[in-house]
Amino acid sequence: NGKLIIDGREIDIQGEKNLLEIIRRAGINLPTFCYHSELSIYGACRLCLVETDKMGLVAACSTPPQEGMVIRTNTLRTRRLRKMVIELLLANHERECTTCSRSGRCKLQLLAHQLGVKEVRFGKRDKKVPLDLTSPSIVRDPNKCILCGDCVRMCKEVQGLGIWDFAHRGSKTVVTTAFDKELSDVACVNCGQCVSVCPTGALTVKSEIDKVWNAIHDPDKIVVAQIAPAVRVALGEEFGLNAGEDVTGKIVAGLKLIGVGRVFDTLFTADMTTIEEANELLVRLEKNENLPIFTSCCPAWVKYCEQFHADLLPNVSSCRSPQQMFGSVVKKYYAKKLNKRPEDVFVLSIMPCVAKKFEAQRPEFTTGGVPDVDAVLTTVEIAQMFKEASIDFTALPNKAFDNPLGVGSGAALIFGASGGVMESVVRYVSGLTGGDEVGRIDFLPVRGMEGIKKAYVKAGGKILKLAVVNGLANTEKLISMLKSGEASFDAIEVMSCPGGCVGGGGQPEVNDTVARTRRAGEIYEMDRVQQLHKPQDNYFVVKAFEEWFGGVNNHETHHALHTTYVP
Ligand code: HC1
Ligand code: SF4
Repeated sequence: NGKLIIDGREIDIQGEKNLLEIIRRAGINLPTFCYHSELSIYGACRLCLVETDKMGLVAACSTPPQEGMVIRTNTLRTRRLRKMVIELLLANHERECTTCSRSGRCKLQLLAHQLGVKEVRFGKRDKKVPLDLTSPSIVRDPNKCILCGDCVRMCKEVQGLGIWDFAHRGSKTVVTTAFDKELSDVACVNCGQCVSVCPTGALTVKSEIDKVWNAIHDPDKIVVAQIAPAVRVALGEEFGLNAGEDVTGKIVAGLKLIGVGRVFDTLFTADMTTIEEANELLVRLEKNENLPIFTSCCPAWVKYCEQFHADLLPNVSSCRSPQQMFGSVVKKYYAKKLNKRPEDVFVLSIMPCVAKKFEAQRPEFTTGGVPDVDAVLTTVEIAQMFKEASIDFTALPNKAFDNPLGVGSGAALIFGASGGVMESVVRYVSGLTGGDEVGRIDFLPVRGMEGIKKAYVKAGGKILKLAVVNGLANTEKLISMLKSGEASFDAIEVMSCPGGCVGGGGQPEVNDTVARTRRAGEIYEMDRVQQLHKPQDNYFVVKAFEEWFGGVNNHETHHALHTTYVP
């Protein structure tokens, strides 16, 4: 592969496609706005300019390495140019940094500080454009866009949607939707992946923090929280811990400290989801109808299917997502136990996901006219609440979930990683049909970060063909294979975010393959040491099915735990 010289040091080329990767490996963390290892190369921000002997000044991200090349990263010229780029961006940027919701995590702010930009010599942005507040999940502030195009490429390349694009020319260039429509009026599925890559406050998560504080401080309300699988292995990152560190007990403790009345686990209703969905699959297999079944826990996928593949809606499982099953059982059953009306029990979801905000607001998910889930906070938002309450998170003791809705099996925990829902269904079905000799079922072919995974499993004397997909561009590929007859399956798990919920749009700042892999790794490790392995091992869930519904997959469960799709 050869060698090259970076700032006087000889460095091996290890198969990298561009200079930037080698320079960063050599310990020089060149700044960039528009470079993401998982997106195509755009080369527009010019922050990674370096001087080379052979080609002069080049953008490191878009220059392939050459044997013997001499590179200098830190010259008078490159330093001056980098500062100039930041200054020019700042000149055209709404600089209300102290109150911006991205403050402290904005890359522009950070780099201005890091590169020593002390003044902006150019004119100020003249008029302020209105914010787009129409989406339930995402806020767009065009005044803060620096035209890096990260959102454009994310939405197009990973999600296959292309909601964002450049419009107009020269100094009038903006990133906007088609015909400049409001976000609620385009096909955005609320996955928040664009927010994940936006370096500034141009795209942010719609905050519900104030609503939650109000509920906590309302003496007539009790706040009942649920924590999604993927939150517990990521939240620590907001407090300097490594990606993948399990902080479940600290989250419970923190929530109690800020005044949340009951802290439960989404795992409880994830076990319910598996049981309902697996039974639905068994019925469909028996009748040979509406196959393949598609999972329905990802609200971004459900919206995608409604918009682009309405003909497949009969195939989508009628199960509500674990988040919505939780809201429903709390408002319909648990509220009674507390002697409260549904409107006095405030259900708070803590999710890695931005689309869950949209899901919670869907009109079909209500009890007695009030929403089943009152507010959804992302991993980052709940960390923000802990910060507002001055909680020393890493020093918190570990607390256990409240009961009975605080118990979940390992099969429910793995929902948080791509393939987890399918593996959970396999565990349940094998447990049903395998008799006593069935021990632990670790179904490895559906694990991992690959975009499309295929697997076979023997269940009930049949061979089931399974597929697991993450990312909507991959999903579209799989659907075309299905529709063209090139492939056929019995069951398909779809998660819109790369790697599944561990890579959700509401997860902490660094949300790349490395972070996602670490988070998923810890989820499987926690599952490995968990005694309750299959959903049917969860005694509390089995008991709840009997007490509340008198069985599984029946009229009662359909009322509380299922939904219908209107094409
Ligand atoms: Fe998910 Fe799910 S796994 S959708 O990815 O089915 O958000 O974590 O909570 O509802 O359980 C998200 C995660 C989450 C639901 C479950
Ligand atoms: Fe939300 Fe998970 Fe779907 Fe991403 S994959 S949009 S985090 S439910």
